[in-house]
Amino acid sequence: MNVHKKNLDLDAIVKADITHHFHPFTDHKAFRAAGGPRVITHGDGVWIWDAKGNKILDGMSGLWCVNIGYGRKELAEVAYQQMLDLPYYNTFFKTTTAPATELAAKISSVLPKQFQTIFFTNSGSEGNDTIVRFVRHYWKLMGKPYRQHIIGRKRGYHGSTWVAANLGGMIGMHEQGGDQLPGFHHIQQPYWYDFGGDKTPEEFGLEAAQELEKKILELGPDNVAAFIGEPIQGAAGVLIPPSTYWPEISRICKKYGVLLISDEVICGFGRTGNWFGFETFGYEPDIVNMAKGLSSGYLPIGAIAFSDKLIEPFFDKGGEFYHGMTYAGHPVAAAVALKNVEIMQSEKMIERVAELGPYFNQALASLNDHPIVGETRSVGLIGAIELSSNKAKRSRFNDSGRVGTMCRNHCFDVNLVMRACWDTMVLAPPFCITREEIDELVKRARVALDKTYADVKAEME
Ligand code: PXG
Repeated sequence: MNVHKKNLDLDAIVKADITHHFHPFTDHKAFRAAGGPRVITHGDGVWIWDAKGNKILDGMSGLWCVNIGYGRKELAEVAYQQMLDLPYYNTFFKTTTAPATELAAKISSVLPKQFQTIFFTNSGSEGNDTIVRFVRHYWKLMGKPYRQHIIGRKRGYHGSTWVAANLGGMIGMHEQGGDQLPGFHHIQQPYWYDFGGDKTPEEFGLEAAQELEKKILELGPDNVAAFIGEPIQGAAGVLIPPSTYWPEISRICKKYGVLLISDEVICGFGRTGNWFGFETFGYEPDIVNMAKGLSSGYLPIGAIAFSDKLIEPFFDKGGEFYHGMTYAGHPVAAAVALKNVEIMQSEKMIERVAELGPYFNQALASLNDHPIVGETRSVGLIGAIELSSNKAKRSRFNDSGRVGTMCRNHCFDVNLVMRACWDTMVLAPPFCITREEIDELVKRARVALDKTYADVKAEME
């Protein structure tokens, strides 16, 4: 047990937090009204503890990132040693550090062979901003400066910086950011549960992919630079596309010479039971964006793999690419990420996800008999539970997100972290979870669902 508790003055921390800390993705009025934050103090495996001593099952790996689980001393030791040796040096101006270069080679080694070159960032958002600049410049180098438009999906999530938010299809974010940037477009997401109607998932998957072709033709194929998608749309509610979707998307991109960007920030590094989501769904992208699981969230680091054919014009034609962040390839973060990937390999953690996947799927499916559960779905260790007011009709409760939030709050009460994306409950536990812990997770989820049902019984159709 990795218990290291400071004697916290909890009241002082909560008070200071309310006064001094402006939190991300937070309704600040509600936050204050609720009495401020829950303070998390330590973690071990799939468990985290709050300052009141509650032991909580983290069904979300933090924010989809602590894939290796909490409390891995090896990662702390590597960080400590690297800080002593060299806490910082940059990767600009023809310099590097050993951890940055070793990590680039390691990432390349777990990708298909055409991805030899890695660019470092500090987050998924920075990765996507970088990709937009890279892709637009690439097409200029290729003599096609008119290829500037980029197509994403509705409710796609590619980060919170302004370019990444434009790539994404979260309307709430667009509205708050003012005028949309030019050149970003969004097609229907492949969400059979909400939009599939009477079609089979396979029929629906093909149709949803063909939305891309329509959009390319509308914009003019010569004007389209790239399509971006998450293999599974995580923040939209773990939308697992039908098997027909990605192969068709890939076919359409190839047909029109549109670059295919796989945003693997959630799916990458094992979440779906393969190294990358594109392996699970059967397509080969031109660009891969990674963050979160790369370091299991122990330190911030992101990376982008560009296929060799995209890198060649940069070597051939020369000229500086005016882009980079101070901390790109930070040696401490890189050393930690390298160790994280090594452990994933030596402990066969991704094989473990593949092996546990069917068990997790069955465990979630055991909730299908619940009156407000419309559907459960999962791949590897990422899954969702749809909340419905009428299972047969796949109906939704009024006021989207209200019942999901109720359920999430009940989860807190039973010491389970399960997120709500509108009225879809989502799960992505650490890879070290055991079968017994999966059973425990589902047991707690059922209690939260029962409590939610008690709240909304009168609304059932
Ligand atoms: N791409 C994808 C697919 C993501 O899921 C990002 C990019 C941005 O990464 P950074 O490191 O800049 O946050 C993400 C991040 C949620 C939630 O509540 C999801 C994310 C981040 C925060 C919250 O579902 N995904």
